[in-house]
Amino acid sequence: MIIEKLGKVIKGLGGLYNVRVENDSGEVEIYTCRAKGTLHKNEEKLYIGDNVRITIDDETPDGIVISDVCERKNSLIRPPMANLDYLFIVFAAKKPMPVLEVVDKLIAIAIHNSIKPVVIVTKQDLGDNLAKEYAEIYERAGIDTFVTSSESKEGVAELSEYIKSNIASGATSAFAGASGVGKSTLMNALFPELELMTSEISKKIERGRHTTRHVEIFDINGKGESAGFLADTPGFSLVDFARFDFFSVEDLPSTFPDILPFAVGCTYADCAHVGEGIADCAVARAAAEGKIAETRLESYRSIYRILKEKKNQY
Ligand SMILES: Nc1nc2c(ncn2[C@@H]2O[C@H](COP(=O)(O)OP(=O)(O)OP(=O)(O)O)[C@@H](O)[C@H]2O)c(=O)[nH]1
Ligand SMILES: [Mg+2]
Ligand SMILES: [Zn+2]
Repeated sequence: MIIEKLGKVIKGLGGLYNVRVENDSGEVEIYTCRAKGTLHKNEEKLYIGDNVRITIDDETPDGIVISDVCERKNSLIRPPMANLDYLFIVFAAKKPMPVLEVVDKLIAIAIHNSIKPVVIVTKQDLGDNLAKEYAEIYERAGIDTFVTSSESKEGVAELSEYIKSNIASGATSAFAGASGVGKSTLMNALFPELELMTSEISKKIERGRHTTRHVEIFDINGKGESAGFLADTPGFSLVDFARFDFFSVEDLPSTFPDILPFAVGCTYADCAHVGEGIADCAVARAAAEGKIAETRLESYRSIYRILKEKKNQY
């Protein structure tokens, strides 16, 4: 007999995928299976977060395969996932030192893909003022922002409440950010039953050790209507706009909600808002008046230069 079921890919290792299926009586079953040959040929074809059809043929041994992939809402390169609704962009106040340009790039990519970005500043216990100053940059940009410490538990209950009320109705989310910022530790603080592996950052270079090695989605809000999904992902430090096509230079303004209104209001002909003086450029003026955070504008300009050069090459 051949049975087909719909489910979600929650993990993939060495060509074997775990697919979460909710059966008619509301129970969750996990099937471990391979992808059908035709799907498997192109390695890019399956993402964690994909909604798939599995075919169970009980007459052949090893007879469960992923036979189809449903159309995706979106897919990201970092973290490599599909169908995200929320992206929690995590960085530490200290240890490792944050690179705000990477944070801003991730926010822009999320917005471009209709994913809601949420910023989490971790390790507040290592520098309270620092964490709050970073958070303020993102609050001012209109982004939902949390300051947390997995050590003192500051902000953990608040974030937990946010996740419970927003990551529901089948919503999918992920923690993303550099290695060692405390993504897995924070997930354990929020959901102790996960027992994710964590490890100390290197003392010498103050960088993470790439402890989490694969993307894995967890059930965090029960089943059925309330079901919600949150993934822990491996840390990364580069988001390379020169190498990958995240979006084009024309798309850039709409990925910075704090800059967009001033960019739209800039009357200087053909202004790219990247170096023009405050006499001419409404964006430069807004930054000078403190209406746009300096680091946000620096990131904007840096991405602009990369995308512009890329466009000129073709
Ligand atoms: N002081 C302090 N240390 C923390 C906090 N959160 C995490 N850490 C420590 O930071 C180190 C790295 O934490 P992980 O959770 O492994 O970091 P990660 O972001 O998951 O790293 P990768 O899996 O490599 O991407 C561990 O030693 C944690 O104990 C925090 O809020 N305060
Ligand atoms: Mg981790
Ligand atoms: Zn301008």
